[in-house]
Amino acid sequence: MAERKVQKTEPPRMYQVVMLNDDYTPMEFVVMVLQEYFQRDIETATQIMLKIHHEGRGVCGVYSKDVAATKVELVLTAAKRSGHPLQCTMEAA
Ligand code: TYC
Repeated sequence: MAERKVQKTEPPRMYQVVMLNDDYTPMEFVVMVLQEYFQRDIETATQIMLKIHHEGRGVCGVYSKDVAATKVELVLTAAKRSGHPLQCTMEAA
């Protein structure tokens, strides 16, 4: 009997964009970033910001590799431009 190979396409790996707490970036700036770059409404953005503030880090969203990398760059650029030390990174989800 002929064997048929089932062609499998793995779903793309997903990456979470993680934001880190620091003592200097204003809470309002973090909330603004979460609204602007992660499409969070103000209530959700505030919750995520407070979670980072209290726990040291928090997930902003989960995306494909390219999208996650772009969002990290956008956040770091916005933080630098505003003179804030806000740090952001991505990791495999
Ligand atoms: N800890 C900061 C403050 O008290 C607020 C803050 C929250 C900073 C989240 C960074 O990712 C962050 N002003």
